[in-house]
Amino acid sequence: MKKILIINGPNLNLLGTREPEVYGSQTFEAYFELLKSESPEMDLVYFQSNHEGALIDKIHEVGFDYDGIVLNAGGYSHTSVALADAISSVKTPVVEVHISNIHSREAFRHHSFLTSRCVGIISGLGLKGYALALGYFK
Ligand code: CA2
Repeated sequence: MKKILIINGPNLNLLGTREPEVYGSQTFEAYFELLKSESPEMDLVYFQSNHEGALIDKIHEVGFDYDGIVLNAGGYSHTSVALADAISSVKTPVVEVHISNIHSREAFRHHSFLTSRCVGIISGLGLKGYALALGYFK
């Protein structure tokens, strides 16, 4: 059974509570239940943190054991060389996901330090982006 970790970064614990016009109205916990029911052949694990170092520690922890990582690093995508280096330092392939289309938003969101270190990126397809990213690992 393939083991996949979904990581959400800062502020994504607020999904479903604020800015529903940008990020939808579902909590990630509820969506994660749906993901698990849609992918019974996969062992899915979820981790969320608002702390850059905790995200890096988690990538190091699983990055030689798991079959894939689906990563929405939130705002750190646009700022964090350290997170980019963590992705490069592990064996497990990472798919970058953004709920919103980062290219149709402010200019500072157009660049992600993570994209070149990931196998691919899905942006702008809402929460469905996570399901599509999982599909890559199937
Ligand atoms: O579209 C995405 O998934 C983002 O990674 C979300 C980040 C943003 O900084 C990126 O540019 C794009 C922000 C996450 C904030 O999440 C919230 C969720 C609900 C309510 C308020 C914030």
